[in-house]
Amino acid sequence: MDARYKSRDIERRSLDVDGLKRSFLEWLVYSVGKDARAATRRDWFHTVALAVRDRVVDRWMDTTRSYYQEDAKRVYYLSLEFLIGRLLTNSLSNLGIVDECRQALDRLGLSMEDVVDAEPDAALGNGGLGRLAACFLDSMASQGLPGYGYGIRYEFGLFEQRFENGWQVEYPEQWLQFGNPWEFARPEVLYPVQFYGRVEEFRDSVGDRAYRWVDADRVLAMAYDTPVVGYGGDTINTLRLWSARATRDFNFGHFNDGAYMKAVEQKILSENLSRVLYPNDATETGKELRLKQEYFFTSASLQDILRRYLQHHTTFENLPNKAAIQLNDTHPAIGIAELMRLLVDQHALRWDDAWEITRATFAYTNHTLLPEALEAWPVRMIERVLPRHMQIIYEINAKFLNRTKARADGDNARLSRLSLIDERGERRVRMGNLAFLGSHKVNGVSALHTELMKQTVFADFHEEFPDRINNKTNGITPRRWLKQANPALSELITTRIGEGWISDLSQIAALRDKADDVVFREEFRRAKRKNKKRLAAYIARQTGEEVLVDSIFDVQVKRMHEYKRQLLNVLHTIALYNEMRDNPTVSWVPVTKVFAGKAAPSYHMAKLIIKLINDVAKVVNHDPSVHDNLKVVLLPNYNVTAAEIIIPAADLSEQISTAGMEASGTGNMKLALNGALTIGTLDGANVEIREHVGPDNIFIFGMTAEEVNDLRASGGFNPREVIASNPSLKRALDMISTGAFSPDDRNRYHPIVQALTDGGDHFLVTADFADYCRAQEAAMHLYRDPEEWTRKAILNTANMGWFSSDRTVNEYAGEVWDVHPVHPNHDGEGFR
Ligand code: Z16
Repeated sequence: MDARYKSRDIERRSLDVDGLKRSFLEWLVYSVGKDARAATRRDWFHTVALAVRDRVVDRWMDTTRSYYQEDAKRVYYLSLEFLIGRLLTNSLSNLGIVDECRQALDRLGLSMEDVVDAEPDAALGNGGLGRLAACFLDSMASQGLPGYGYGIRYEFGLFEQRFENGWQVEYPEQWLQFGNPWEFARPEVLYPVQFYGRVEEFRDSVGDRAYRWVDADRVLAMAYDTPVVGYGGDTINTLRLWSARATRDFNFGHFNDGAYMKAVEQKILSENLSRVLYPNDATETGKELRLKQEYFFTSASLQDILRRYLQHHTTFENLPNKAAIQLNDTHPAIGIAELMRLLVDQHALRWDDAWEITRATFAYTNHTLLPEALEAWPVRMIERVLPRHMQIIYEINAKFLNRTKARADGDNARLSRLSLIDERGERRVRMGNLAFLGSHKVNGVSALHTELMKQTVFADFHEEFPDRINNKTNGITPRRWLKQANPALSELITTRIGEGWISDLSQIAALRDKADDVVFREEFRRAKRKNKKRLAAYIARQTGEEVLVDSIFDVQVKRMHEYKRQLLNVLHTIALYNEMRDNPTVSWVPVTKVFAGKAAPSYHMAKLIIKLINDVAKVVNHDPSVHDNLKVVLLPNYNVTAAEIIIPAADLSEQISTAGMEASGTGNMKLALNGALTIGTLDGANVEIREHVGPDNIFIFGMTAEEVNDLRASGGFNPREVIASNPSLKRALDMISTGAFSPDDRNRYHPIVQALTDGGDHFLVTADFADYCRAQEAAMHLYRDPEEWTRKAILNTANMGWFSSDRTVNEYAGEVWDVHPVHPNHDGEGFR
């Protein structure tokens, strides 16, 4: 059907207060189906979201139409995770109608905060990698770049964390329970995805060997689209998430009642594919369902990308000029074999042509060097689940190994390191090697991480392809992480330097001068204090604990992981507690230690660390002898929304991973941008943060990545000796091991003490302890001088402009994707 009209025939929704108010009432009554008197907070949230979504749709269609009409090169960001958080404030803010909406609600006697708080978090990610994807979506739309996100519409996002008796307990996160007003279901955008079965060889029309994948199970991928509103509302991009739907194919062969019910059961089970996000951050579990999720969304996305390309083209040689596909980690790396399969098996391209197109289209981002996080699927599993892909991987591998130098030199060790197949023990496919080989560009996420990639996991590949590895230091969107999360500070900034910083964060450098202005410092402190009050109220609500607003808010918020060394922070907390008890007459700087973060449900050590923090909090917070000078809180269920409250209130930002282990970090950037001083190691992007904020405005401590490497190469160290020579460390550890924090179970923390002593202290907690305490003392000392502290805090905010994800995305656009901004035509002339 082809209706004839111009888009200007559609009445565009008004953005003023009256229009919004009218729209709210219409949506409430006619779509939510409630009377204003009966409407709950959630009803109002749905009402407002649907009315706001109206204001996005026409611009969204304009954007999509402009991309189509210009046949623009698009970038496709394939990611198993998008950690989006709430969207209401984000949409309003990017459309520029926050105040209008507040007033419209006001006229209805409603509070904007109440409405905003009724929105659940879209937590379709674990941590940094997923949040980075969400920041990139915001930045691509805000830069006018034709960028699409592709992922999975998990029915259950990252689990909800509660503490029961101090232990982490996981509950399902049912974010879709009451419906999702932001998404548009596209039941007609449906692609088949196959699993299992076998491969049949046959002769094609010209007598060449060809293959088809037969007798496979089929699942359908159905699209749900969420508009991604760019800043200013000019560009509205698309996040397309796939949901698994059963097919209607039936085995009519044995059609009787029993077989019918059995077949339907199978159909129901096939929809489990998109049920739940795997809760692992930087560790892979190797579960078959996870491999199927990876292939499911990758295959559907590639089919969709090729369909879009074929609207304008009849051959594939131009695919790399029209599509850039970015692999967010190796999770979608099976896409390299899948694109080869689609091109060779379904579109009859010659292998070498298909390979050239594939390599020119894909690029791969690596996010970790941790060996336990590098995906390596058992060959036996891929053979069974994706038999044709296993053949293709073998073929890619054989062709590659045949022409490497290593073969010529007879260097078999090197050859086996370059192989896509790890032959040591159970044979496995190294997804990192596949991603590297199938991409024209491979990047790390900070300068240090990229250097280490070249020296370690990809050393052989780097030698083979010296131009392929490049660095793209991560960034964060200033819209969510400063403008929206920190209205107090962002309004202050705007009154002083204008609002240009919101879309060009480099302009925030204009605040540098203001660091020496006493009036500005006072106002900067006032903004921070307001945020600290907000956090204190949140802490009281969440934990029942009262904290001093004038204490140092010392914040460590991130996933719980041994390499991130929450334990180092806990040991310092205990040492400080002891010092305060020993010296009750000293006038201490009050300190509030704020922790938050989830542990992977199967990561026992991380869960034990959670229990330890809660146990330490119980003892410290109720000990009158420290006179409220020290409080410890572990906030439950850290997510994007909690981060938006915690981060603007932080004084001190804990970025204390073992050097060489944190690929980049992005929380470090959010905290520094919001005026927290960093206490950190020279790891990940901390190195670059130091360069930007200046060494005087950051507390760096601990071993460098090189020193860590040398120490490990020389056989490690003896933590027992380090502990024996440091009385405060020894005392803190003794307290943990003798049950000072666990009188009900004195052996509870044996595994932790063991890991830090006889276990060899793999993460060098004891080795860095003394220098960490020195840096902590320097921070506490500085905090006594509010003017100096504030001056440095301002310099942090002023010098963080480079860490905008706009900068990151522009670097990708120029150096990896070759995509350019498109300016959508909003004049209403376009044909629909
Ligand atoms: C993840 O969040 C990260 C790496 C990884 O292999 C898997 C997941 Cl789910 C993180 C890194 O740990 C962090 O350093 C980095 O800042 C972030 O990815 C984004 O690059």
